[in-house]
Amino acid sequence: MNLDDIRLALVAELASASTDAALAQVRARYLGKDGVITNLRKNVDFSKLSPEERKAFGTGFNTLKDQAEAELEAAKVRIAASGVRDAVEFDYTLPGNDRRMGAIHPIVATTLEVEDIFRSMGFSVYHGDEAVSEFENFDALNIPGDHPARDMQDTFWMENGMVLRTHTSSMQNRALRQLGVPMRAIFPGRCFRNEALDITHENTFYQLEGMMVDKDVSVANLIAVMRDFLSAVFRRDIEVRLRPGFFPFVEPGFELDFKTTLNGVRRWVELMPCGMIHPVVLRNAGIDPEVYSGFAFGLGLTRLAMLRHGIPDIRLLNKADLRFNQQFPAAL
Ligand code: FA5
Repeated sequence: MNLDDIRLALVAELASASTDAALAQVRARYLGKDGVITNLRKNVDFSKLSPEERKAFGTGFNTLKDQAEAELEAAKVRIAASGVRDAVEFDYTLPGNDRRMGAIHPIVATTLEVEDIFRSMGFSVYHGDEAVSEFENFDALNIPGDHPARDMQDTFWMENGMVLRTHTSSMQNRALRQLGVPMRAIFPGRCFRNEALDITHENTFYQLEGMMVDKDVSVANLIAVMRDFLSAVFRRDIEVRLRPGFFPFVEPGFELDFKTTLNGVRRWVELMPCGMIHPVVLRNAGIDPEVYSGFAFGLGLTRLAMLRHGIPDIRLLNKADLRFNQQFPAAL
C-alpha cells in the first residue's frame, strides 16, 4: 500500500464513522501503537536507505500523518455538528408531550372574557386606532384646546399632530358616527400617557370604553349593566355605588366603586369612571340629544386584570418576562 492509498482508505473509513466511538477506532487503526501509519515507520530498515531515500520517506510519512490528523479533526467536527443538529431537529410527527406550554397573557385573557360578557348583553366589540387625531382624543369630547381638562392627561404628541390616545374615549365620536344610534358597543385597547411610573401607573395600559345610546337610556341602565358585568367577571353578586366625578364628556359624571375584600378587609374599590354622555358629544357626532341619550364608561382593563389575579405591581404586566406569564396557565 503506498502512502496515497493509505490516506484514501482512512478517508473512506472516516466517511462511514458517525459516532465518537467509531472515530476513536479509526484513529487507533491508523495512528495507534500498532496502527497502519505508525507501523510504516517500524517496518522500514533505515540502514538500507540512502540519505535521499530517508529524507523522502520522512517527508512522505510526516505529510501522511499530518493529513491523517487533519482528516480525523474534520470528522470530529462533522460528528459533533450532526449531534447538535439531531438534538434541535423538531419532529412534527411526534405527539405533543412537552408540558412547557405558553399561556395567554392575563390582560389578553381578561379582555377576551370581558368581551364575551358584553357580547352576551348585546354589545358589539370594536378595536380603534392607537394613534388618533387631536379632535378624536380631545375636541370631540368637549375638551377644547384651552380647556384645563387637557392638563389632566400627559400626552404623547406625534410630529404630525396626531396623539397616542390617552383614553379609549377617543373612539366615542367615530363610533357614534359610524355605527349610528341606537348602539351598544365596547372598545378595548391600549392607551398611552406620559406618566411617572409606580405600582399602579404605567405609560402603556389598557382601558375598555363602553357606550350605550338609545331613546330613554338612564343612569339606572348604567348601574344595571355595570352590576351585571362585574358580577359576571367576579362570578358572584357585586355591589356597586356611584360617586360624583368630573369628566367634560359626561353629565352627570361618576366614579363607580365596587365592594370587595382586599387584604382581608371589606371595602369600596374605585374601578371606573362613567356617566351620561354629554349633549355636546352627541351633537358633535350629529346626534340629537333631545331624542337620544346614553351612558359611557372607561374601565381600567389593566387594573381589572390585576384585581382578578392579585398582581401587586402593574409594571410586571409589560415586562415580557416568561417567569411572570407562566404563572397564569389557568388563563388559557
Ligand atoms: C378616563 O380615561 C376617561 N376617559 C374615562 C371615562 C370614560 C369617563 C367614559 C367617563 C366616561 P381616567 O383618566 O380616570 O378616565 O382613566 C380611567 C381608568 O384608566 C382609571 O380608573 C385607571 O384604571 C386606568 N388608568 C388611567 N391611567 C392609568 C395608568 N397610567 N396606568 C394604568 N391604568 C391607568
